Amino acid sequence: IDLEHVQTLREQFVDFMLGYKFAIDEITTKINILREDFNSTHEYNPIEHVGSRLKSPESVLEKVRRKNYPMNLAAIRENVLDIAGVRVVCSFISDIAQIRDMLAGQEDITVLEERDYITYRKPNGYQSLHLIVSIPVFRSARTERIPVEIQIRTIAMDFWASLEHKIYYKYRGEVPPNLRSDLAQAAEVATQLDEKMETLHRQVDRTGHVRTGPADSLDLT
Ligand code: 0O2
Repeated sequence: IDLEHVQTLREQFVDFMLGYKFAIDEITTKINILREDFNSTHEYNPIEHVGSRLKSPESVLEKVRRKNYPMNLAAIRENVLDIAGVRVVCSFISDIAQIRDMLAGQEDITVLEERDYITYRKPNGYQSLHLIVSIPVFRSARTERIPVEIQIRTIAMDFWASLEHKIYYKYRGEVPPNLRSDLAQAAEVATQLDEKMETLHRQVDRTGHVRTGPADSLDLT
């Protein structure tokens, strides 16, 4: 084994991964700017919280093997699009499209792919809007365009997904049928809650006043 070669490969991989960390920093800053801007203009703030994760080198390599992608950095950049992940949790369903548009409309962001698991819920009940975007990262020696997966979902969808994720890992992907059907039911309840909250939200204007109107208006006083 050529140890020097191995060392060089290792350094290249560490440097490659660093670009993704910077891309997460860029996207997180953009979301925090939106959040602060909403707050300062005293408008209602649609962003509940923001999280991020960088895939571990082991799980990047595991995915390359599992999907049979070529084992080189250019192919990994092109094929593994969820190395950098950012999650935006919103209060209401209607906030999701608003956040999506605000990010997708930014000049330095290119939307590469969009997966709408809200309109087309996954069979297990999973709901989220996934955007794969690319963003330039200005490094000391060069500029790189890095893909980032942005997941946008409501609090209820996030609550469901985090529990489902734990259950899925606990059973190593083989979730027993009774739990699977309970999870699907819980997803349905989450959707109903989101829809109810959206209706309530629409009846309260930005200043917190209850809108008086005909038919299905609610009196919250
Ligand atoms: P983690 O732990 O969040 O990193 P692929 O990535 O190729 O296997 P695909 O179709 O390219 O799958 O991506 P997809 O379906 O858009 O989903 C990628 C991510 O979305 C997952 O990342 C999860 O974070 C989330 N996700 C997708 N489906 C589900 C689901 O059924 N339940 C939950 N809880 N999360 C889901 P990772 O890398 O799998 O997981």
